[in-house]
Amino acid sequence: ALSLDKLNMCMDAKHHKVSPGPEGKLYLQCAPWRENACCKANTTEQAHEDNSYLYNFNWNHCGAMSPSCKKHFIQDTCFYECSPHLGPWIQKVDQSWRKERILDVPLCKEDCHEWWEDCKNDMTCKTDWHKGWDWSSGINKCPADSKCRKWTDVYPTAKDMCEQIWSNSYIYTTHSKSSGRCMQLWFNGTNPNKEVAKYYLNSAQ
Ligand code: FOL
Repeated sequence: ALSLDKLNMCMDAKHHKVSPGPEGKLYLQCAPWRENACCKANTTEQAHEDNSYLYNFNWNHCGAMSPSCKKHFIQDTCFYECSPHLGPWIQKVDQSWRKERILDVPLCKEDCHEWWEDCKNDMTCKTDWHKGWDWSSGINKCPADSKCRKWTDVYPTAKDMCEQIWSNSYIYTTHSKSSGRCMQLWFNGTNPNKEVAKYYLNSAQ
């Protein structure tokens, strides 16, 4: 039956399960989602690989991405693929590779700032990593018209990075992780994001 539980659902995207549920074991950084997840175990193993089959996405498009930066992209992948509490921000889209996306998920400031701080000595050639790559080799490379630049030239602030990198999947907030008013990429134990989704669902943003 068609059930629409916005507090416990999976988006209709490339690798998501139809509905959330327990997953025994999830790999390393994705383990916090194992009690209730939209991802399968093999998706979480792939989330830790370079050029994985998930999107053939090449983190190292401007030289090797630093491990400290990459861990945040792995965490973002776990969050994107596994979160069962994104209902208030799921939107229909007309894209070849997914039918739904997330838009304007309010991100906790610490998670955004630590991500940007840890990437700030890396390089990239694009602000929006969702589109405009050269895929002719099978993995994304910088298109001819875009040179590798310092991270901080491409994204002057943490807010710029968090909002622009995945075409507004996230919205920057000044809420901290303890507030219950923002979504956390990094957590241990019980998923704190259900209560946050409940708050935003009720305040019908
Ligand atoms: N993380 C978060 N938080 N939100 C997301 O939406 C998200 N999406 C991905 C990974 N992590 C995410 C998926 N990333 C292409 C590029 C990146 C990607 C998926 C697909 C890609 O094929 N881009 C083509 C255009 C494809 C199209 O829109 O038809 C390109 O032109 O580069």
